[in-house]
Amino acid sequence: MNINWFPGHMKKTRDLLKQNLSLVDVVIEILDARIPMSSKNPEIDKLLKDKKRLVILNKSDLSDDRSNQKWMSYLKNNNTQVILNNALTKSGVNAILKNCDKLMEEKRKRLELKGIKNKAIKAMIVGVPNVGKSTVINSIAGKKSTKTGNRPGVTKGKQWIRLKGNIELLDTPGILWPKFENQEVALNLAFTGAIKDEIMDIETLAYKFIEVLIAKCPFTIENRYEVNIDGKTTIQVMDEIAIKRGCVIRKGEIDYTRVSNLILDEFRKGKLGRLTLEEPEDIEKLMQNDSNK
Ligand SMILES: Nc1nc2c(ncn2[C@@H]2O[C@H](COP(=O)(O)OP(=O)(O)O)[C@@H](O)[C@H]2O)c(=O)[nH]1
Ligand SMILES: [Mg+2]
Repeated sequence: MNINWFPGHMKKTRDLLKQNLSLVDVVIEILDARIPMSSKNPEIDKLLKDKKRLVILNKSDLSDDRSNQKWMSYLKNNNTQVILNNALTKSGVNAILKNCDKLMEEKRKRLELKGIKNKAIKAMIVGVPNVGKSTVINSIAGKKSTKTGNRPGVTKGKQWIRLKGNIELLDTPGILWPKFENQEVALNLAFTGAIKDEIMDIETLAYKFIEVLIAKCPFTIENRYEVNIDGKTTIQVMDEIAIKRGCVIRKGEIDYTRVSNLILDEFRKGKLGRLTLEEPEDIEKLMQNDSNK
């Protein structure tokens, strides 16, 4: 598969976190709820260590409810809170603020013992491209939030946005890179639109996507396209979807480009229903694929 992978990205991730980690109390890690594992930077756990963390499973309006619950309990631990979010609405904003606050309880108490009150919590948002970082920032920052500007010393050159609940957010999110070099991860990122379709031809991408649907949730194809998949090959299923949707050039000739765009577009818009492409139990398999290389 023709996927560009630049090792330099990993260095950038490390540098970014090194530069900012000491400035913040909480890291807000945004994952795509449809692909929580593929949309995760492979080194972040190691880099963040015990840092307080809020994981936002974003785009949860597009992912499956039961899978959402599984991922929430899988990702939660002593230092990590996990919430579901749809950044297109403001419904998750309070949960984001409340959970940042909760993560800081201990530190607040410690400071209060020293007589320090109302010290702002500092947070930064990180995530892979297209996961919704800017949308989340806009949803919680709102119009009224003020940029706090540069401060001498610790925050040299950084802009902070003051939020409700006495939280300050670094105004530029940290862009992290996912693990492109793993074939399955790269495909998941391409299916969801996180990496440009040009990484491979759209027909192959749609073919691979239909393969995944047939393996994981065949009823999705049957419900949406009224195509019975029993005993059919992937290409036969693809052809039947094309015919149902009029993606034909002339009689007997399928317009593969059109049907491919149609299927992927419908998935990305949630028209195939709410779908999660990977579950916590898949992690081990994914690791094995890695070590097999
Ligand atoms: N359905 C849905 N779309 C979202 C959500 N959050 C962001 N998006 C969309 O995802 C795309 C990428 O968002 P953006 O904030 O630019 O991602 P960034 O690259 O991480 O800053 C945009 O088209 C957003 O409208 C969400 O929670 N649900
Ligand atoms: Mg952005």
